[in-house]
Amino acid sequence: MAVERTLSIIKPDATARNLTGKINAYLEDADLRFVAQKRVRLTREQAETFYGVHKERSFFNELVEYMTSGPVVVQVLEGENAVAKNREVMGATNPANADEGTIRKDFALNVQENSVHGSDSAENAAIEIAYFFAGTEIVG
Ligand code: DAT
Ligand code: MG
Repeated sequence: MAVERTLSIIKPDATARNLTGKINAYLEDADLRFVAQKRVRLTREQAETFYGVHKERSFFNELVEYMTSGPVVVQVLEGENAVAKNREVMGATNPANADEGTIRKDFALNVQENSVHGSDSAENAAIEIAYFFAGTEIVG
């Protein structure tokens, strides 16, 4: 299994509840390492572009409103099989369906305010990482 990188975002519902450190502990406990991390407030344009794949979905406008409603923490995680491992630690999109011990099971409020984002493939991880970070900001 190769060492990979993936993009993670701690979403506004989690930053509002001061959960950044607790969520980061779940990620580190899964042997994911933070090789870049910054706290930002997304613009509407950034959120629309980032979630562009969902633009035809009924929840798109709400999603963009929500993602711009407060600060987020964008992170690059590195580790063995990092994309799949992060998705596993995150849990299902809807916390009602998330497994015990996952971030979303333990912290998410509902399907929208679900505390974290994680890239869903190595290809998308590369695109998402480049969207938020310059190469010089990532220190392995
Ligand atoms: P994930 O974040 O697990 O990759 P996704 O890519 O399907 O899930 O959707 C992106 C985000 O959009 C998700 O984290 C929350 C929101 N979302 C998805 N399905 C939704 C729904 N049925 N109602 C409201 N928001 C939804
Ligand atoms: Mg997704």
